[in-house]
Amino acid sequence: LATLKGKISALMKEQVALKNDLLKNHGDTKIQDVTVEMAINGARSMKTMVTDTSDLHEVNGISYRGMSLYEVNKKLPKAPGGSCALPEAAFWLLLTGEVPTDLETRAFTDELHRRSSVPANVMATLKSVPIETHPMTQLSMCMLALQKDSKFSAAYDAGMKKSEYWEYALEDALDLVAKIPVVAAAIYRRTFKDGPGPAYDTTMDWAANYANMLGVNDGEEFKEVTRLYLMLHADHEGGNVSAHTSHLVGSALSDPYYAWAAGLCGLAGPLHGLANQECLGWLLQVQKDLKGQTPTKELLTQYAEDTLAAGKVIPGFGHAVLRNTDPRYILEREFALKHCQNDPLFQLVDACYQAIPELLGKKGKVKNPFPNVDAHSGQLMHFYNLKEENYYTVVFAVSRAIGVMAQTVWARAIGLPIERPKSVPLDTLKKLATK
Ligand code: CMX
Repeated sequence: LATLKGKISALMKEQVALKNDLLKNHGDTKIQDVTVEMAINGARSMKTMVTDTSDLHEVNGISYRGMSLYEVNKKLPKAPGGSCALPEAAFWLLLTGEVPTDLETRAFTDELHRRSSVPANVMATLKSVPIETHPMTQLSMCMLALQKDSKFSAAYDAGMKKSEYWEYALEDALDLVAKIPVVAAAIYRRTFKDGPGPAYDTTMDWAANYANMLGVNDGEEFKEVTRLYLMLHADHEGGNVSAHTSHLVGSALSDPYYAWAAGLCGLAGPLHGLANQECLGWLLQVQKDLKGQTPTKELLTQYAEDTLAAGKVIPGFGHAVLRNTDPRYILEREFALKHCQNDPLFQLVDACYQAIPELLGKKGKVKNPFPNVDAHSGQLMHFYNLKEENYYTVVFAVSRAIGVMAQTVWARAIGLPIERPKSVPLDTLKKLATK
């Protein structure tokens, strides 16, 4: 922990100096024009936030501290014998800006193990929720139940100094990331299985342990695909719904548990995190409707035409920012080609990849006809026996906790203020636009 704090503290000095310089010497400099379209259409592409952990490029996809996901997957420490980067190593990278050594990663995994025990009140809260409750609702409620023990809130009440905010935010961030797999596995087991699964195992890395606790597959490949999935989904800049929600809530100095509980409610939306659930649902429906026919480009083009004609979107395709195939999709595809290319569902995903971008491209309306990560993730989970698609957004949430927590620590570290954009009535917008 001391090494981690030392690294954050050193980088913090540079970043705070940079922030102060920007405010002092360039505070009035114009970086973009705000158009009527931006104001109406969800502030799309308006540069109005600061997030240092990751940056989303419309063609190259997400980078973690300047490293593409391909580089991250190559350069970050792996599990013994594994080829996918460890997500906790990505957490370290996002927090410190540095690739951790194997030794640092092992120590960090142990730090998370030490923080992993979930208080009884959280499990009692979970028990009181009807099992038909959506797993994302259960997860968000559990994050709020954990809030009782927020070190940030306790320190705030005890009068902590502004300069200490980040340290207590870090305490909560580490606790939250350590505990969320335990809570998420408990949600899975109570909702879809008969009872508790395999116990927490401190000999495993963070992702392998989560995979193991789900109790659906004890093979090494499932642990490896879980590492890949949790690394790939860890962060996606600050403007997406769940990160932005968490940032906004955190900007009121609500602690990291409040922030992530709120962010999860956004992640549960079908246009955001829930898309992977919807995507697998759509794929399984296509598979059923094809009645055993081999999925070809022609068949899929026709099927997708019908989906569009019914006024529905094709889940897993398009993106608010990306204008290319999502690198996360490519990395999952590479994994699938290596480990499960004969899976009938993979062949369907592959046929979609051949057919849908061309079809959506021809329609002209969709700004990005290419697949996003959700078009693939479900197939991988399904293949390794995690079949309940209602649960998929929870896996996403376990992963994204990493990025959002890193962002929260940094928001406090560089002292970002309460967020308060200006809204205007449509009439005012009309006056502004025509004056
Ligand atoms: N299928 C059909 N139509 C689509 C489409 C798709 N996959 N993607 C976009 N469109 C439509 C939009 O609905 C919009 O139509 P209207 O003008 O009639 O409203 C038009 O194309 C233009 O939309 P856009 O600017 O290209 O896309 P947006 O930025 O508005 O929306 C997204 C982005 C992701 C919500 C949208 O592409 C979509 O609904 N995709 C399917 C759901 C999905 O895969 N979501 C996961 C996103 C990943 C994430 O955020 O985690």
